[in-house]
Amino acid sequence: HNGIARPKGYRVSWHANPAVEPHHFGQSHPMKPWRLTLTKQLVIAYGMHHAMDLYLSRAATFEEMAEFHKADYLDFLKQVMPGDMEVPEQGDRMATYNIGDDCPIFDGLYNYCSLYAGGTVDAARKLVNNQSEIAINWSGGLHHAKKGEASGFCYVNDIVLGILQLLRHHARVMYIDIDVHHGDGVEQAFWSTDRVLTVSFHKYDKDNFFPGTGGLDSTGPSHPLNPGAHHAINVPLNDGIEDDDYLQLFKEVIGSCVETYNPGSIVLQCGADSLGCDRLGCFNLNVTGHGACVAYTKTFGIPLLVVGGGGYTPRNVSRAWAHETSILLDAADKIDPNIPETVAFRNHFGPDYSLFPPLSEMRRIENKNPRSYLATVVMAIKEQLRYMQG
Ligand code: V1P
Ligand code: CA
Ligand code: ZN
Repeated sequence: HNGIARPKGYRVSWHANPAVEPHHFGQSHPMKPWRLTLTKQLVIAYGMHHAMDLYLSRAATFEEMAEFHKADYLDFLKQVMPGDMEVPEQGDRMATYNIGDDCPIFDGLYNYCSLYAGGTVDAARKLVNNQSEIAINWSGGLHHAKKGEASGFCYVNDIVLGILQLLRHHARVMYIDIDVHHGDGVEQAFWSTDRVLTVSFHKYDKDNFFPGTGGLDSTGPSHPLNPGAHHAINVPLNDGIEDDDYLQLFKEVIGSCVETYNPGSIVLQCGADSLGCDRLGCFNLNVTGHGACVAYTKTFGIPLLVVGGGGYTPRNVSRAWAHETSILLDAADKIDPNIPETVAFRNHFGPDYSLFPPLSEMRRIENKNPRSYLATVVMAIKEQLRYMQG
């Protein structure tokens, strides 16, 4: 019998709705919901589905999404049609809601948004009702969406909706974001409160890398009497960071944050565009290095909501999220690094058919993060945490 056993002492819940998977952003768009199909197929082939509570997530209701988003924006998402993008009279509305190349209108857009958001809301509710200790929604993690507009492939901010659920029961929620992009939408939503600590690791280049925010000194509202002061942590990085440096940085920053802030729950956004060879990313992380951050976050034993995010080389996205599912199940050592013969779409994993393909030297990006730079970043953040404590 080649299944995986349930982890001892805690429950893991999997929240998904397969109706998310067939949505298409359009011809040359890098976001491919189909990567979720590939992830699920790996999880099934390894027998991990036997070890979790599986939930078919509901679509989030209009009212649930309106806990963060403006009603006029949700109305727009609900009634807009793919052809409207080409209608000149609609141009102002498209501009108002930031619809365009990054965030196009496609068939079933509202359905897509409400389904991935419903998964994260359901997952958060399982945690606060003590029916799960680790809740996973790989279709969520869409961290750029704003209250009244789309941004960076994100329309509805499921992470903000999930955190709002957690805040009903937990005094403090910590948000960790390892997507290669800055988690600006989540940071902005909780900019003025001390009840959410946001921490994003990302490539930072104000002028040449999306979204251009998230500098080291962007730490929260500048007025010291504003409760949100110092409650945004940004870890700006340059091209080419490698596993060892990233993991050490992650442990130093996250270890200090958890110790200082003592959150009641943690939300971990696992954007897989921080992996090497990503179509949009520029880091050199391996599946093992990315997963080690998930493993470290789990060591605190704090209720954990895990979501996906970016990731534009689908075979590697699915490798990372399947591996991370096994880590969350305490079963990474039970998983054969050779991808099972039985997996659907197996051809996508060739020629190596490995869960951990080595980053080919040809595609490795030069590491522009000297140790001295990383040490400066850690020092600045530890100082920020002293201010945060008051
Ligand atoms: O760089 C930009 C904008 C478009 N320019 C006017 C500036 N957009 C990026 C958006 C990246 C979004 C990442 C989302 C996430 O953090 C969470 C899901 O991963 C962009 C890029 C790029 N290389 O950064 N858009 C596109 N590429 C793009 C390419 C082809 C078709 C449509 C969009
Ligand atoms: Ca990030
Ligand atoms: Zn990203």
